[in-house]
Amino acid sequence: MKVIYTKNHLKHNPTYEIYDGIKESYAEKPGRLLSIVNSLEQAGGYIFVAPRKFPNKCISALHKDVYIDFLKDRSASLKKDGVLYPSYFLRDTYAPVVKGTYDAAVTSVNVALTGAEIIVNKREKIVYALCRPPGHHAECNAMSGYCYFNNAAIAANYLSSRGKVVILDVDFHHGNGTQAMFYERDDVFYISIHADPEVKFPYISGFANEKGKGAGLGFNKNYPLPLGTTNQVYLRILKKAILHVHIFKPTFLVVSLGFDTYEKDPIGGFTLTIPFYKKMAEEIAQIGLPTLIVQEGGYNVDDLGKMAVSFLSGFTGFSNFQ
Ligand code: Q9C
Ligand code: ZN
Repeated sequence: MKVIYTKNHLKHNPTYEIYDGIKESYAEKPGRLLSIVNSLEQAGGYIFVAPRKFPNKCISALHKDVYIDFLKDRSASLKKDGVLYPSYFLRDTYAPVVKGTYDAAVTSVNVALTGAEIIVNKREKIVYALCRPPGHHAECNAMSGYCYFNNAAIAANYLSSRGKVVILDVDFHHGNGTQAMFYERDDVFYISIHADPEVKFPYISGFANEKGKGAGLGFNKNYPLPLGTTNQVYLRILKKAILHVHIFKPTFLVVSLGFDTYEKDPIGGFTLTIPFYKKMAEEIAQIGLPTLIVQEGGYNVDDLGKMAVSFLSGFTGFSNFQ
């Protein structure tokens, strides 16, 4: 299996986030990807591919130019250890801008697009885009929740010129950015399973009654779940979500993959176990579609590699995904 990856993400390394005025260590650490890469290398059978550069229009198709310019200019004008906290375009304390943020965020988009391109060219049926920073909370004009550019949405938009796309978001948090970007479109169907936004970030969206608007009505589906959700309950909901994927008959599947549903995740609240990620992937593999996996959250740095190996092993049992 091909894994799109580059070390460029290391440039984005904020030291803290702020919660109720208290500084906490930044959960979205570079070590997250280092843990995953390390475990994949040990497991063997993964081919690491560097991303190529894609034109800016891929990003500006979904993000406003003033927003892109803001991130670019602010990143560039910061001093070496400088950091920018909430301001216009920067919605919360979980998306600080440091000097390397813009560059790392653009690269993260290129990681997802490189994966999408490989799938479009039919060179692979499954690709793992090891993105960092993550993307699904980023809106057309807002950075939020560790996200700057919406990698999965940009890749899905790229794929959508070649066929219908489903984005299946299994991160612990609702992908408010992805939902908003496709809310009025009928060619990209956003389906998300996540913690109830009444109690968990992003609070503003992810409710079951958000079903799309205009042409997009019926092409947005949310499954908010209570804290403490188990493997068993999660599997039942995943199977329901997958039924909707089949009904839509897409050409491509994009999975927004978060490992913050893990029982020992420091900021999550579900109780999924490491072996369960293989089961989850087997269900997704059985859909049988060309699939781009895009890394979103997951904050237990020590165990992230094990989760990734477990998840990806769920695809290798299917001959057409080798
Ligand atoms: N004190 C993603 O998983 N709230 N973003 C954290 C910690 C922000 C999560 C609270 C969560 C953002 C991509
Ligand atoms: Zn998350």
